[in-house]
Amino acid sequence: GVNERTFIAVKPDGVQRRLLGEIVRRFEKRGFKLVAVKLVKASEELLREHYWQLRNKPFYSTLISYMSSGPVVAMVWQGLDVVKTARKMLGETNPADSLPGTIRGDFCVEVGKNVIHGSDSVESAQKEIALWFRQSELHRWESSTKTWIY
Ligand code: YYY
Ligand code: MG
Repeated sequence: GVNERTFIAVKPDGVQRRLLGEIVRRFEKRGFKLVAVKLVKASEELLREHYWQLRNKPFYSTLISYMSSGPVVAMVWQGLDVVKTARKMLGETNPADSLPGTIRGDFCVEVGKNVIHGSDSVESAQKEIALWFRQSELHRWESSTKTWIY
C-alpha cells in the first residue's frame, strides 16, 4: 500500500562523490515521501548486523570496511510499492549489469563501490529501518502533493 517503507543508504563513495542531491532528487521526483534521513558513521557492529546474510561471502570483510570508510546517508522512503520500485531505480547489484537510467547504471562501474543500498523485500526493509533508526526519527507528515500522486 501507500504506507510501504524502504531503507535506502547512500554509501560512503556516493557521499564522497557528491551524489546525494541527485539521488534524493530521483526519489522525490518519482513521488516518494522522505520519512527519515541522517548522516551516519556506521559502526562495524551495525554493519555486521545489516549484512549478516552475507557473512560467509568472500567479499564480506571488504564490504564492511568499505561501508565503514566514511559517513553514509541513511534514509527511509515511503509510498506505493516503494521497495520494488526503489530496487528498479537502483539497478542491479553489479553496475555493469545495470541499465543506464538507473542509479548504479548512471553513477558507478564496480560492484564493490556501487554507491547505494536498497532493501530487497518488505520484511528486510522493516528489519533494516528498525536497525538504523529509532522510532522517534521516523516522521509523520502529510504531503501536499499526495492527491496528485495517488
Ligand atoms: O542488495 P544489493 O546491494 O544489490 O546486493 P547484495 O547481494 O545484498 O550484496 C550487498 C553488497 O555487497 C552489494 O551492494 C555490493 C557487495 N557485493 C560485492 O562486493 N561483491 C559481490 N560479488 C556481491 C556483492
Ligand atoms: Mg542486498
